[in-house]
Amino acid sequence: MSKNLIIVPTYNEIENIRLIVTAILKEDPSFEVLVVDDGSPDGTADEVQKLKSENAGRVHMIQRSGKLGLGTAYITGFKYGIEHNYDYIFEMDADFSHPVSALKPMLMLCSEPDTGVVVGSRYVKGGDISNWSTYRLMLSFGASIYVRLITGMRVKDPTAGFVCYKKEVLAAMDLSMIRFIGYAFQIEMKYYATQLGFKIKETPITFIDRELGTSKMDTSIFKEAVIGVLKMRFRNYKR
Ligand SMILES: Nc1nc2c(ncn2[C@@H]2O[C@H](COP(=O)(O)OP(=O)(O)OP(=O)(O)O)[C@@H](O)[C@H]2O)c(=O)[nH]1
Ligand SMILES: [Mg+2]
Repeated sequence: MSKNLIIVPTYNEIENIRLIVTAILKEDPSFEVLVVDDGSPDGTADEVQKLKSENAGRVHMIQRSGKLGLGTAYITGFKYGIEHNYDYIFEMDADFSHPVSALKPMLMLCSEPDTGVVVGSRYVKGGDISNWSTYRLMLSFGASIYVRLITGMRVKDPTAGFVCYKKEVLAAMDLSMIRFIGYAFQIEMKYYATQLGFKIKETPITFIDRELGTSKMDTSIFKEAVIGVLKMRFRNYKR
């Protein structure tokens, strides 16, 4: 049985954290969770502490001092995953936008020898988004087309935050090369993986807009992404 780690970054997810951790642990006995909490004022970390003692050895937590951004939270989590020798390392949001039921299909696909990364994808056949406004749909779909045009990546959902990495992929990366701290981090990780020659596959998911808790999304994210993706295209990740 492989060692599998699901990294869940959190900032004020008190309404979701117990439900999501419990759902992940129930999905498969091989699944362990690492919460990377950025000092959430709502007490998310206290709840994770309880979950740790209730589920010995299967729940882990890294606490950071303040809201330091999604990208750096994941990098902290990836380093933990590599150091503790997990075979497969996932990224997943705390707010149930990413269906827990896709974890096992993603793991299966990722275990194929030619595969390095598997994306839980909204934009492949069978994928969908529920509850989004037309505006947000167009923004997200437009972003995916922009990224594919600029980078030449074939991935249909390059901004997706639901991802499974084979350990070898993360271990091959110099994580200090990653420039983005916000959501464009997701694009950069996929680009870096393809630059290193790893194959990315996609599993269809239905993305569900958050029902509990509040969004951390703002427009600075888009500024970072639009210019940043262009710059990224001209950086050399292979040195
Ligand atoms: N540790 C950490 N987690 C974060 C940070 N920003 C967001 N998150 C978490 O990252 C995940 C994705 O953030 P969301 O607020 O759901 O972003 P989103 O999905 O684009 O926005 P919504 O549509 O409102 O859900 C959630 O689990 C958040 O709690 C951060 O700065 N640090
Ligand atoms: Mg969300």
